[in-house]
Amino acid sequence: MTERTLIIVKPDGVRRSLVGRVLSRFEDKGFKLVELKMLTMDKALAEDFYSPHAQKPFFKELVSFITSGPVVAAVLEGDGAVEVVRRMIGSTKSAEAAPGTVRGDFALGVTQNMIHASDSVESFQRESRIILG
Ligand code: D4T
Repeated sequence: MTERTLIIVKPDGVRRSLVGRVLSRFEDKGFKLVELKMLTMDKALAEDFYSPHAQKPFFKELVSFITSGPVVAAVLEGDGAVEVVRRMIGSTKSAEAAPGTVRGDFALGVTQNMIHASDSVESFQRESRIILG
């Protein structure tokens, strides 16, 4: 089923000039890029975006990191986009992420793990409202 999902190349990916290579992977796979936006999240936006994690011990660190520089948000469209893109980004802990995934190939950190992708259609709708308006 054709779906949409939101990815965000996090500040570490933008700082390391990896945006093009990351987006290429999804284009190569066959996803259509339907929206693209560079932005710097402020604290309020980041806290809203990550509100499902508000009670987690890493919340402050997460907000501080995601606001530390510009990010690139993209909406990708294609068959099974949510699940396929989640598989392509790899495990949250980059050191354990499989080779061939974005985190497996480009990152080592947990907080600094290069990329976010929506984990459900409902998350995509909530997140894209916050990030893209
Ligand atoms: P996102 O939401 O960025 O695609 O990440 P995941 O879906 O893969 O991972 P998550 O929801 O468990 O965590 C959200 C976000 O918090 C960071 N994080 C996570 C962190 O800084 N410390 C931690 O211990 C964990 C578990 C990384 C991703």
